[in-house]
Amino acid sequence: MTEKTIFKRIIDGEIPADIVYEDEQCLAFRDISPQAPVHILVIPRKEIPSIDHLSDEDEQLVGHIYLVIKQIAAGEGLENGYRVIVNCGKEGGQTVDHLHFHLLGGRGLSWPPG
Ligand code: DGP
Repeated sequence: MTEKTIFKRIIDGEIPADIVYEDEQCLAFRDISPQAPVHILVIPRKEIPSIDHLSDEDEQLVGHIYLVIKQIAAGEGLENGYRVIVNCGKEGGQTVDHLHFHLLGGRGLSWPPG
């Protein structure tokens, strides 16, 4: 049995998080190390390690997460724009092996990313 990720522990209520949204499919909470005035992570309750592990059956789930992100962004007052980032794998900068969508906003964001 592999060890639970930190995000699975948040889903299971074992460690606290500043949760801003939840439903039967996903959970959203503020990043512990915010890179912008608004930095929220949206994660599926289902344990999917990364984009690379998505399967056809997850199609609806990923679409649902984007609609949730849109709703959260509106609630956070990000009418001037925002960015959604999903890091995948070592070179993609992924550090937690549970699929997560970064929602960043509240300041001008430069491009390209590092
Ligand atoms: P990534 O590098 O894409 O895997 O992003 C992981 C993010 O997770 C990173 O921005 C910091 C955040 N994070 C790590 N541990 C915790 C935690 O215990 N609580 C919260 N709220 N965020 C965390």
